[in-house]
Amino acid sequence: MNCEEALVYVKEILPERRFEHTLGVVETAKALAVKHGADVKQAEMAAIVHDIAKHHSRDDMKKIIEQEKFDSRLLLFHHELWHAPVGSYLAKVTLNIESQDILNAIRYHTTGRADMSLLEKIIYLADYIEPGRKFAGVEEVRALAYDDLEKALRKAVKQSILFLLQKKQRIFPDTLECYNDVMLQKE
Ligand code: DGI
Ligand code: FE
Ligand code: FE
Ligand code: FE
Repeated sequence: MNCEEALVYVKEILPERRFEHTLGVVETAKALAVKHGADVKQAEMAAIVHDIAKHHSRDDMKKIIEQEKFDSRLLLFHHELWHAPVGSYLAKVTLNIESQDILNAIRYHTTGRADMSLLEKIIYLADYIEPGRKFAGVEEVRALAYDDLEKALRKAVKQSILFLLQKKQRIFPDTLECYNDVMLQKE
């Protein structure tokens, strides 16, 4: 499936607000890809599809996580985390996306992970800073993202963890491994 077809598909299945968010992620991911020398078409495709599973039922998502043998610890954490791996599965089986890098960018867009590829970093950040995002601290990451991707990523991951701590949410291992990894790469 090409990007145009994928966009028509997600427009059909996502509520309008989520589709608007997706368009914001697409524009941001493309701009970041141009700026940082990533494949723009891959960034566009990953962004279009990244939240494809966002409105799936918890039961459906749970079944797919079990059936596809995704990290079973996901089921012990907030269901908000489930749409990312489930989305990568749907991208593969319903949209026939074959690029492992695109599938990983979708799979890890919510938590991040250690050793992210350039595309994974771009999708994680684009999701965080797209124009529809309005939370405190977003402007700083937005300004950094085009100059220094690694610095922007460090700030985004750190702010995400602080947000989770404030909400007394548990922090998924991939999120912590992502944090440890990006902090290691600090100058
Ligand atoms: O799908 P979006 O809303 O566009 O954004 P997203 O896929 O980045 O999901 C963000 C949500 O995921 C946000 O409510 C925080 C939550 N989240 C991210 N990492 C963790 C987490 N929640 C828990 N409990 N633990 C995490 O490690
Ligand atoms: Fe998401
Ligand atoms: Fe995110
Ligand atoms: Fe998103």
